[in-house]
Amino acid sequence: MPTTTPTDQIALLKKIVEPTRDERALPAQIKELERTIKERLPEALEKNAPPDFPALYFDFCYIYDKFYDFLLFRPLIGKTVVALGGGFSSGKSTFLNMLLGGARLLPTAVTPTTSVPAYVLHGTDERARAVNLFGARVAMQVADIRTLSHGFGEDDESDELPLGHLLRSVFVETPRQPYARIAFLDTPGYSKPDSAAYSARTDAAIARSQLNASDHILWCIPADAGAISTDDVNFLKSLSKDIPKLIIITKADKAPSDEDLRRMADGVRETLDRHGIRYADVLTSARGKHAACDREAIESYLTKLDEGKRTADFAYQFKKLFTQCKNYYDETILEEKRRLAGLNRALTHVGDVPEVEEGLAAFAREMKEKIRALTDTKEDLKTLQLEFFTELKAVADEVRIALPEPSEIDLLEDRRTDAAAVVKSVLKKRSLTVDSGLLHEMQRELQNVPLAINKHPGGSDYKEELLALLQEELAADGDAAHP
Ligand SMILES: Nc1nc2c(ncn2[C@@H]2O[C@H](COP(=O)(O)OP(=O)(O)OP(=O)(O)O)[C@@H](O)[C@H]2O)c(=O)[nH]1
Ligand SMILES: [Mg+2]
Repeated sequence: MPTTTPTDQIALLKKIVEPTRDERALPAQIKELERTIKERLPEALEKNAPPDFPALYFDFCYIYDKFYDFLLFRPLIGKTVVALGGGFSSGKSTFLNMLLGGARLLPTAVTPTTSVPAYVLHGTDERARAVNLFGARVAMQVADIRTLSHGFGEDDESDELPLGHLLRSVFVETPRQPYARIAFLDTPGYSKPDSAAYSARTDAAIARSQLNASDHILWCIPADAGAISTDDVNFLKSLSKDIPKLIIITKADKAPSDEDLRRMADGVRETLDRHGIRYADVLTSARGKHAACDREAIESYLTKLDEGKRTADFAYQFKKLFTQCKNYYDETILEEKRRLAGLNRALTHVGDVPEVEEGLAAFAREMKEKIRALTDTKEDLKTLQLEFFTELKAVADEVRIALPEPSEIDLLEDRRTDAAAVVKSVLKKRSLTVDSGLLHEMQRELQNVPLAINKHPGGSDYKEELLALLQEELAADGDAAHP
């Protein structure tokens, strides 16, 4: 039975390929902001960019894409974005449908199905909208979401041609989504370029940026796999450490027995601990009723998340690129200065060998030049950071997305370092082992311990903060000793 007629499909296609975005619906300063992101930032860092700049910039652009989603679809403002991640067919869309009370709102199938990231929010009426590749808004019916995945060819013998590839994001509001302050984000499963399931949309790098731009991640692993795959481990390792992750073993009904399911969950915990991947918990889920599943625990986890304070915001996410570049410049400049000091010391010992002295002096000049260039780029980046956050704030203010003042950006606390991970890496370095349950327990305990120093280790900011802390501590001790 065809769900849509060819005429319906053509009508939907027409809407989807509308090439002009409605500038009137967008804040006035958006063009300047986009110029800063797309032109000025890469230009400023053309020379002397940190080696990981491409990856940082890729993520940065994705965070802008998310910000743009918020501009075009305002109900997202103030919501915590909880993204579903995992390999293709790992049960992400089915899991989300289950949270919607078993509705078949999102398309599911054994082949790669989700072709466009879809936000699912609570709303009083059910409705859907989308943003196309040109950044234009597209009005849609909820039923169209299915056509986006299967597109043309669903009902005849030809291959399916998904239409979702022509869209950037889909937004669905439904009363069936019970969490008023959460926006779920269903994403296409990731796959590697050499796999049969690969397409631009399933590209692992894109999936990574998409997940890194979210506030929370629910990672799906199918129970029939029996264990977490190496690809999943590597993928999870590459995600931002400061985004909380809940692991869900989906398709629990496919586990040979309840005992096997529990064993698999323990195995997943053990593997994640071994690789230093932080996670809130490993819970199990199935499409239908399944006695051994952690359905209640999942619901109470989400309820807590729904009621809790929002953890991340755009300012923090955008700031990551600037902070990481600054850390790189601080460290490299310090290192170069150390090398230069060593070279200058060597020069004083050369004595009367003019050729050697000349060579070393030329080398020292080169180093000085490099330090100057790095310092200039660092300063340029600082100016650009202020300009970027000023433009971003002007745009955000117009639509009431809360952002701190640009001058306060530097004061924004960096996300906490994972104390348990630090302990783990020390244990590893010294070839010591400790029970993984104990480590997990420690991770929970340490979650609420206030940070003494919250700066990148080794940088000049770190040094300053460490010095201030020591002075304070020593002064306090001194006072106690000599009242
Ligand atoms: N038995 C069983 N099958 C399930 C369950 N959840 C999902 N499936 C099946 O697994 C297949 C993939 O499910 P999807 O929900 O489409 O998976 P997905 O992760 O959204 O896949 P992509 O969007 O392609 O990345 C479908 O055929 C589902 O019917 C479950 O709990 N039990
Ligand atoms: Mg899906």
